[in-house]
Amino acid sequence: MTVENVVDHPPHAAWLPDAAFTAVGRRRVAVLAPDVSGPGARIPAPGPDRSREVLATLHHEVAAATAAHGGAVVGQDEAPDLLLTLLPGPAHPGPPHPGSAPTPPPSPAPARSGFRVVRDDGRVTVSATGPTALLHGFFHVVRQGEDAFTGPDTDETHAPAQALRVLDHWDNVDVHAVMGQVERGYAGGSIFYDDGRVRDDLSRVTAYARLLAAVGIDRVCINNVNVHAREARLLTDDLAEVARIAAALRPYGVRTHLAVSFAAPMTLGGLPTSDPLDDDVRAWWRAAADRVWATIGDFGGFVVKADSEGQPGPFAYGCDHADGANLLAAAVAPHGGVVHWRAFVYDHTQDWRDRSTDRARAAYDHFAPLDGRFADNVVVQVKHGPLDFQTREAVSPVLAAMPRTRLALELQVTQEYTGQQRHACYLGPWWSENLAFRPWGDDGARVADVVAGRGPGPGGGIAAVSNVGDDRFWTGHPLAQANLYAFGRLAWDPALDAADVLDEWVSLTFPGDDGTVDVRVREVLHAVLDDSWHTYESYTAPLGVGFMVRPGHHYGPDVDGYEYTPWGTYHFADRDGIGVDRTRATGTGFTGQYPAPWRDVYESLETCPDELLLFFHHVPWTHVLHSGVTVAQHVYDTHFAGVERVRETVAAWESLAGLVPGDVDTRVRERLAEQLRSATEWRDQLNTYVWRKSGVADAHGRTIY
Ligand code: GCW
Repeated sequence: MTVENVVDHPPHAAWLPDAAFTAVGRRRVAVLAPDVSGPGARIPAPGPDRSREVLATLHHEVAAATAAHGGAVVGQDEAPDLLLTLLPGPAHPGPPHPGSAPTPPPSPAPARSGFRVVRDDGRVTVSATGPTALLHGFFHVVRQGEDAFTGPDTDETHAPAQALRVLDHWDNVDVHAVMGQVERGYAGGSIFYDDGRVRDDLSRVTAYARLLAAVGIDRVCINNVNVHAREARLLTDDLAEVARIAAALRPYGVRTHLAVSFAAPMTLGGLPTSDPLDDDVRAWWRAAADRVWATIGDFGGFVVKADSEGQPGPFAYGCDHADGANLLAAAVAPHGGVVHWRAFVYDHTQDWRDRSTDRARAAYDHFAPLDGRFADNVVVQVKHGPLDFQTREAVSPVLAAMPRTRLALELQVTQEYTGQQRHACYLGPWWSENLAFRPWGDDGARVADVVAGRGPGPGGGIAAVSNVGDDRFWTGHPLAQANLYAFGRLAWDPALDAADVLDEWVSLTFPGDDGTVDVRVREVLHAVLDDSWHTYESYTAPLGVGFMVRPGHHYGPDVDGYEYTPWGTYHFADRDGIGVDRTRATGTGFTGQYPAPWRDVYESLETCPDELLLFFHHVPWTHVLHSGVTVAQHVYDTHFAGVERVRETVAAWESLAGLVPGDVDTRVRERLAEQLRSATEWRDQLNTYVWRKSGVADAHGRTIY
């Protein structure tokens, strides 16, 4: 633990500094929310305790904001500027979707998970039929600031596109010998656990839930999907401790989920088997789920990584993933629980000599044939790409292959392969690209529609691996907060423009003394972050080939690091060329997993987009890209340019001296220095590798080693 992380430094306010509440806080605000538990209660709440707590939070937020900024809490009849009202309401059939035709609701009650905002002559009314939705509506007004009150009259309904919006933590209870407290964590220790136990002080967890509520996230899975022996016990012996975490998340309407081990009936229950078809195993899971919900009434469900990278699963019993998932689904169904079952299944012990086995194919090969066999409360959670959260890869074809299954998209906010929160890399544009991808071509649904249930299938929402730890800035790199913010906003509304989302984040996070952001600060943050993902891509693995990172920790360049390993992540470079032939004609046939038109677009060298060329094709170093340069020259050009862009980023940031808080400035400068060092290393190793392998000289005669 570094000195800056010690508890007496309160965590950074992120996107909720006091100044963010200026507009709301200086107004007269009324909260109209009848006591949900009293006689004649009007609120048909699905759990009165949860409703009460979230409402208490709302009252508290309003009181704190008005006390800090000179406004007042008033009654509904005292001409409030802002009225927050919890409506009685029969549950609505389903949330309206952004972009769908605005049909004015017959009653003022919007869908349960959404809220309605009416502005009439500067007076704003936010209404919802659930406390958490009302809290989300309150934060919507906070986010809009003065504009919330000064805009023209309006009547809008806001509802999340994705009904399920989850953040997964890969946090271990014990400090894992290799992975540490947080697997792939780059922001210090866990906010939940410290060295073998749940933390006594969970105030940080509530502060986290508050940040999440402000971007509309309402579910968190609190432990690593690699469930080790110690962590498995969260499900049983440590349930009371899990309940403490759930209690810390609940005031902000965030539900708790647990990652569980498929072998739990044996390792925790003492049964001789974990066979999903065994009656005792089924009974064990049912009893385990009953205990969980008896302890935590608003518990969300289980997340499972099975038969993947050494985790136990149904294959051991000759069963498939539908058998496995349905076993758990039956156990949680009586409680309204959901099972997130991950599709990240592949052979991690493959032989690098064998070129016919293609890791990219694996998820589709395992899961597509099971379409239609999963229970209604199973969500199959699919990584956005067929490999593993790379800076650039194709969209997973599984997302277009299971119309009778609830599919969720899985993103990675923690920057395992995108600079590990030492490099500034704003991922909003990358996620937007994935969400907007249309697997069936121009007239078909987008990935965002598929997971929202507006495509061919029922939809399972969106999940992402969190980038948060006990670091004072939450995310190590202060600018990595933008990724967490953007995930929440895009999960709510995937049609938002990533640069606009960044702008919101800047406005909330970097207010000056008068509550507004200095023009220069705004400009520089856009200059540093808007295109930072492309910059990162430009100095790392080229043209979608992926990996080339140091094995194990995955930081920094190592071109051949994975080339002769069992992990299935190869680039096949030799003196003649580079890339993975995934065509049907001569390669692994992976292109055939896509529907038209992509199966043909990717198959052909003529039409395959440059940025994915080496993901789909093995080509000579001298192959000329659509951009007009050869593959070798592309590597040289992008790597030289990428480092130059990092230099410009450093200079741009340094020009902000005195305009951003000193602690943020110091931390960002440290990180940028490391980014420049690392980018230079990437440039020189990649360029040198390509030059030595190919013998193709740089057309511009720059220094290559
Ligand atoms: O990206 C890989 C990571 C593993 C992770 C795995 C997964 C939790 O390197 O650390 O394990 O993906 O998604 O399950």
